[in-house]
Amino acid sequence: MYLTRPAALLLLVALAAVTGCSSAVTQAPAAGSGAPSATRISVTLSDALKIEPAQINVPVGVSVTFVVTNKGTTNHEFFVGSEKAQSDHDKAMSGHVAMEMDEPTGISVKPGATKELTLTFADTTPIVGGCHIPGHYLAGMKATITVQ
Ligand SMILES: [Cu+2]
Repeated sequence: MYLTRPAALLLLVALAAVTGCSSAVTQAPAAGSGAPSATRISVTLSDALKIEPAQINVPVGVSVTFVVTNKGTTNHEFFVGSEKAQSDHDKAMSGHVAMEMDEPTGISVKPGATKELTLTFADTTPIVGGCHIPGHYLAGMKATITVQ
């Protein structure tokens, strides 16, 4: 990554403005560029079909890294987006039990594994974190993300 940090931040702001990103979530620039993100939040996925904590508060406009651990014995996801993005993604995932997804705003986490997802929330639109292994989201495998 050759961008200086201020340039990267400007780019992020520009991208958010250009895309009009309906989910209000943007992927942070270049993971691995060295600078640790300002906020790290530990999240746990379990076979009880729970995402914990179920209520997550994040700061607006700052890079946030979710450190997501799957404590279960089956695959789970942490997909971040609006309620609409969640239902769209749930439809896309239905019937794909073995499908593993890594998207700009979501990660699939294998049993026992820990993965990181770094995002920046551009405004205070309510956001949800959900698992879309078929049946899990409807069973309540979600967390409310409050941007403030
Ligand atoms: Cu799950």
